[in-house]
Amino acid sequence: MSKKVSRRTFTKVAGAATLASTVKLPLFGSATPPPQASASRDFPAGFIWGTATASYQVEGAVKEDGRGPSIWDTFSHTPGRVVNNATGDVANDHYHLYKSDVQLMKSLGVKAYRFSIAWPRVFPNGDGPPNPKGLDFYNRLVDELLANGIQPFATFYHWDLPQSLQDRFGGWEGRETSKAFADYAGYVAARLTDRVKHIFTINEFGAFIEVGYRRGIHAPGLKLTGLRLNQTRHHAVLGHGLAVQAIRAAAKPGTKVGLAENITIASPVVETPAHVAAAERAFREMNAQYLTVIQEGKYTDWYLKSAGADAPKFTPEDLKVISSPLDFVGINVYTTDFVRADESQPVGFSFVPRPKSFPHAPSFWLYVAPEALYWGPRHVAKLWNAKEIYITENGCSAADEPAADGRVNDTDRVTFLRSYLTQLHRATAEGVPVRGYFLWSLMDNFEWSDGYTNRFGIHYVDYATQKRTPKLSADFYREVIARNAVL
Ligand code: GBH
Repeated sequence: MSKKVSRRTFTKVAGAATLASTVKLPLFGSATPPPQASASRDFPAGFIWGTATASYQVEGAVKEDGRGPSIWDTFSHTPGRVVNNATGDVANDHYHLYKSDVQLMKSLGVKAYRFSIAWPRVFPNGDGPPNPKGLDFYNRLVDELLANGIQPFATFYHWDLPQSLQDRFGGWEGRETSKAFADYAGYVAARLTDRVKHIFTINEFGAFIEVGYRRGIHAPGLKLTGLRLNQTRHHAVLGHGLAVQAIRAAAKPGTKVGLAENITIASPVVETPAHVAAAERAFREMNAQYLTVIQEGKYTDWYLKSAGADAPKFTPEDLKVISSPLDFVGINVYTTDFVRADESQPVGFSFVPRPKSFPHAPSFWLYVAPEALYWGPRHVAKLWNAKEIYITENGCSAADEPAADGRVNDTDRVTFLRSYLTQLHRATAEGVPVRGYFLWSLMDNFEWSDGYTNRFGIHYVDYATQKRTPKLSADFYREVIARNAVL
């Protein structure tokens, strides 16, 4: 269906929807508007639809304009760490192709773009002298976005830690890194917030620490345990809090600051009041080291008790810094665990084991569970009274292959998105204050230790030519945005 035809159809059905909301029509029958016309599928007015990417996953140009090495350069160049020994050396060459990539966004009709800033472009050694040429790239990108009517939302840390900080301080193992992060954040905020009004400090504490410093699967490839691990976790949230303060001190008035965390989500196995209450308790504990301490200004009793002598060392002042008030909470939502009420357990819940047959995307960890996009924001709103929530990532990998006619018919991704957005709609309809949604990702890109094997984009990327092709899911998303409704 061409865009033109569908817009016309839209006007027609939109009229019918107005009618449907005032006159009670029979559920079925000739007078019934088609289901997609139902006003009950609408998102709140002004909802911000966007797409997201991250620096190391798309930029390439790793040695250009004075960029220093990051832990991901080192890691991806270590044989055996990434599938097919792929690296981000070139990736999507977004560093050079950003103007045409902004046009891709424009043709989707997105209102906002979430990108990340590569710390080692701005401070090649992490601290010390800045490299203004590195920041210039983001100045050009921001100007290009604004010229095309797209709001820039900037993430200051999406895992590409300057290698020098890893070498000198053990990266996030060292408190020096938290301090360096704040200095870098203040420096960038002072220079971008005349145009960038939304900042995310850190992307996914729960991923880069757990996968990079505990399990050794991501950079820097460490397997810390005990006190060293808990202290590293503490330094990550401390770095966030120090950065919030530095950004507030340096930013132009009207700048909003938050984070983007891949909260571990607990969904009630069945929606009874007892299981819902258990899911809320579970959610607090499962995020104890990250979002919970950031929101509550203290570690949960259960976390400290379980850690025992390995509990992180901190001062009351640390906790104050970590819980510096935020303007919004960003959450990356992909999947959920299921829990049930269980009074025999210390916190009153237990996990319901996932059967082997539970469906998942090609990324083995991505269990398809749309209710994550209801319970995630609902827990954040209910437990911590968050006033503004953004879904900073949601999307899925798929085994995309262009058909003979060149189209990429990713009906699986469309179904995934439709199901998840239906659950998000349920949340907004109940008044959960979700202000926007960023689809991961604008285009296929470097999927960390999976290299280029798992594609998450709504644009297909041919890495040999750098050609981008909209997938069926891009057409779907364009309609969602145009109608501000899930269809
Ligand atoms: C997000 O992480 C990231 O922010 C983004 O950069 C990424 O491209 C996107 O999702 C899709 O993956 O190999 O067993 O250690 C989502 C949360 C945390 C899920 C790390 C994968 C690694 C699993 N991710 N996890 S494992």
